[in-house]
Amino acid sequence: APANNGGGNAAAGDKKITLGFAQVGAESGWRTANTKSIQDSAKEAGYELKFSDAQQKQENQIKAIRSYIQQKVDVIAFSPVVESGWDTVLKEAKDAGIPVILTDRAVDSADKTLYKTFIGSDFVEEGRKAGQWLADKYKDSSEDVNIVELQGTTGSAPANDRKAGFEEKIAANPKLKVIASQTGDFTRAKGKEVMQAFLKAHKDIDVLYAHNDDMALGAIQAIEAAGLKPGEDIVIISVDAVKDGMQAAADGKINFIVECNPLLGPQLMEAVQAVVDGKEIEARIVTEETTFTSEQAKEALPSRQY
Ligand code: GYE
Repeated sequence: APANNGGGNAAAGDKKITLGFAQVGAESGWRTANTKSIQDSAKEAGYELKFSDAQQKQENQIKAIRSYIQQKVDVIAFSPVVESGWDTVLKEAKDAGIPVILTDRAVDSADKTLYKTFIGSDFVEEGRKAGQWLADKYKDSSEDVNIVELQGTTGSAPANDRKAGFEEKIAANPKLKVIASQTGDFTRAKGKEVMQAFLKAHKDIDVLYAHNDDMALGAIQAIEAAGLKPGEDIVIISVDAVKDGMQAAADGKINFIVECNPLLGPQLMEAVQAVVDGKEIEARIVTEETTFTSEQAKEALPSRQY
């Protein structure tokens, strides 16, 4: 193999590290920022990056991982579109001696030796932050608060966990009622479509909880088209805090955003280097995150990177 003259970190013996990354897709603003972070930091680290986009389909990701195994990359990293069904392909990578790193989303495999580490957010905690804000806002309500929920991709870790964390926090107040909950697949188009259906079926929606900004932004279009004011007639909570979401919050259309940090590239490249060097690595690396009200979004917006 040629010597690494790129000025980045090289593995022992000066061989350039090859990283195969199987991405979920390009479903949201969060994903776009995540992809850019991974590509930029791989370049910065001097690694050769093989990158694939699975268009939100597990079968495509499995195919990509198998092709990385065949190409004998040094490390495979991926963001699993759904939680289950990974054991076989992860076992194939292990048998081939290729270490795997999970980023962003978790798998539910019982065998923890199938991957080196999982780098990403605590999605249950994100759901809890959303639920806690709502529980506080309506703590003295004497009337029912009707909530509709736009879930992320069915079977994905962020959809499962953001739902669970939210439910945990609103359970204490029986006035808080989820009257409808459906997937919007983390996309704007689906968020709009499902919100339209919710508005048709329910005349008395008080709150929308969307598992990401893009679905909330799609839903806002549906709410406005129905002659209602997002943020006033319907209180909106979402997750991510990407630029467009933060702008909607600053405009008062989203009332509360829970941050989910997509800039996982630098941490991933560090982990790749450690794995290649045979160093010990933490089994779980959690991303630090905050929350934003409309006021806080207005302040933070000018310095937002994504
Ligand atoms: O919140 C959403 C994206 O897995 C954390 O996927 C990620 C989620 C993110 O489509 O916008």
